[in-house]
Amino acid sequence: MLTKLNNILQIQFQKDIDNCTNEELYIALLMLVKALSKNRPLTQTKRKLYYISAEFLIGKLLSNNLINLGIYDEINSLLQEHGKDLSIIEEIEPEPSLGNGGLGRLAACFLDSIATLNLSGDGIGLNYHLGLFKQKFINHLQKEEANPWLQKDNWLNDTNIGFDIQFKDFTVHSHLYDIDVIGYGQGLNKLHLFDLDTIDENIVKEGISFDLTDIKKNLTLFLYPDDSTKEGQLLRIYQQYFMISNAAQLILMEEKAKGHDLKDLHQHVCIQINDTHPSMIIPELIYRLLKEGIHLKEAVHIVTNTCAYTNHTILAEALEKWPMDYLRQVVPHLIPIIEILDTVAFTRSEEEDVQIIDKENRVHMANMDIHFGYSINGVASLHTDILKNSELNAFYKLYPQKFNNKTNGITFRRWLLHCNHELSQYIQSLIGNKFLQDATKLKELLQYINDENVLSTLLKIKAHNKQKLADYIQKTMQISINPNSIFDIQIKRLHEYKRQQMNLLYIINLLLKIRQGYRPKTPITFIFGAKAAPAYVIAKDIIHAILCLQDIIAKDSIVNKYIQVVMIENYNVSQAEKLIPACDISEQISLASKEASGTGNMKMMLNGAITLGTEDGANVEIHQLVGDDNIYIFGESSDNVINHYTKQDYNVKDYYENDTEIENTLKFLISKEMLSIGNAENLQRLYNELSNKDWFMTLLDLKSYIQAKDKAFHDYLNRQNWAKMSLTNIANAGYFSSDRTIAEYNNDIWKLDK
Ligand code: GL4
Repeated sequence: MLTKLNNILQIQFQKDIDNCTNEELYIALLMLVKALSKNRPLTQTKRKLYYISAEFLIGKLLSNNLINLGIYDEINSLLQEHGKDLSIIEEIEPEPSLGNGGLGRLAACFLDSIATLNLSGDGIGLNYHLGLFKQKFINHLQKEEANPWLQKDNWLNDTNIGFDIQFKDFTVHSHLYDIDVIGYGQGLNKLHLFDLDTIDENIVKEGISFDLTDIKKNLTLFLYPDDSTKEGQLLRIYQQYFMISNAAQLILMEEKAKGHDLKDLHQHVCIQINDTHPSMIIPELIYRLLKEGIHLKEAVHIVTNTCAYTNHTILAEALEKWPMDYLRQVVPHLIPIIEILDTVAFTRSEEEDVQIIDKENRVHMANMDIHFGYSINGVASLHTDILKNSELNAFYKLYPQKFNNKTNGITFRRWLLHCNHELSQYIQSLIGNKFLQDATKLKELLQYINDENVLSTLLKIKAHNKQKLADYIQKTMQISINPNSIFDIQIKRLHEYKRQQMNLLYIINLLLKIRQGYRPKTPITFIFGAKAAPAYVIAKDIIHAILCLQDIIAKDSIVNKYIQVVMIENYNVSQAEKLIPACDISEQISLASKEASGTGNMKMMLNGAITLGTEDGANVEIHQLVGDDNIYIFGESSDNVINHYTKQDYNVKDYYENDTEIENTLKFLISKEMLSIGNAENLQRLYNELSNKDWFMTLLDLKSYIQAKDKAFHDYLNRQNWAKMSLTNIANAGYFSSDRTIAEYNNDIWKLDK
């Protein structure tokens, strides 16, 4: 390997490993990985999967690729021998900005597992130049900045492939870039990212604003551009059509190249529609099959048996409904097809809930997916049950056989091997390395549940990871945190249903108690990481309140001995990799029924954190796996929550009017102290929202949250028992390997090797 590396360094920089810079070494390693992956044959299976997604939150790739190629240790020691440090070189890589949250990270974990299981399956998405915005905190407020992440040397390979994409008023020619997806031990697939040569980053002015109508210049600039205006919505339709028309053309091109008859498309190809963003692939494929001379009825049959849809949320805001008028302005050729599909759907059921075009002339993308796809799955068992029994019940009655559950998973290569070397090495020293192929083997750790040596080593590893995180926060944010405090961590997109505001109210409540003389036995560091969507006003108000509270506590010389709040700026995958191994308590406190699955919960459990959560999403399955004693569960059940929504009988005032403690906690948001640091407008708006409406029922669970959290902090003092809980969580995390999830997708939906 040394010779190979030195060769690259010679050719590129006329240097050898001893006198090159870290930047040069990074580029050489990138080229080495690219060269090695070229030697792997592309994975082949009888059928091929295309996973189409608006987001792929892939994270940095260097270490992961080294791990998956099986040369991480070799490279690591080779660099050490020459006085270099791989962990420093890793930092040079910019993080690709191609995703937003859980949905995008799931797509990335899936690509890793699909390749690792040696299944032929490519990702298809867009090459956003600026991707998701970069978050800055200025005056305790989130500010958005452009996030240019594409450097000259990167993981993209230019394919020189492109397609004509026809919009109503003009045609563009796309440009395809591929990233190699290298499986662990075996497997090689592609992530196809489509782009346009005419994109102009210079049209972006102050923050992230730009001319929404200049499609040729803006089409692949941003992921999820603001869609609060008509122009914004049109831009999203342009982006989505660009993505799926490219996908359709690529798929048909590959099929023809293999000599396959397009009439057999469904025998050879399977398309997973990741959420509703790629839904137009259905009418587009029908359109293209018609052009190939296939009859309408047959085209509909072929497409229906090719496409499968994953639902990732029951939140109405994320279930896209595009006005027919808008679609007509962008992709008029799809209109007659959508109208035909709507008519066919109507012949199957006249019930309003299952129509494709509604009375307001909007196209329900999910409804089209369910009628004209062969599978619909939810992402955790509770979520799938809610789809079947309430949210999509009308569809479930119509097509019970289409519904199935696929509980999400995470790749252990990134979320254990890469992010927590020390723990994964230690696990291997205890139970060998079979768990690397079969994650359920982690259960073998349970034989050490009473082994004091093992328990204290686990605590030691956690302490090291906490120290490392503290060093990182010191270095990057100039904030010093106490590595001996409890690390209570909530990291996820900011959303009212995820209830960061409930965590905030807990901290305020605790602050007030400390001021009244209460003394926590162990200091606690409350860590947040979250971006708010730029147009989501209340979410930004919550960030504002957290940042103000962070300041108030830091400046209070009595309180700051016991508690501290840190909100991490620009939370992303690379930071998650540092936060997750350091977590003691994993906050998963969404309003029951609203978090479809969650995957951060799985990552933290795998790294030995204890979950503090509601019976929501995958928390339910974590609870089943670890049992009552190794998790902190609180709050109303999803059934009760759904009932409150149906009956509309939740009245937030009932929860504070006769409870001065809660009332004072809430009022602190608009206290003189907060207002002296923060903005009245933001704080008052948040206070009004929580005290009058509280749509996501923060106060419903606040009391039981306080109790459960207090208990967790108390239990933390018994270090031995805490270590047992931690071990139990690690040992039972095997179920959440995305290898298991992908094997299930393949067995039940894709059947790639049959
Ligand atoms: C999400 C869900 O909110 C999240 O619970 C789930 O884990 C994820 C992947 O299935 O999908 N849905 C949307 S929309 N964004 C998500 O992160």
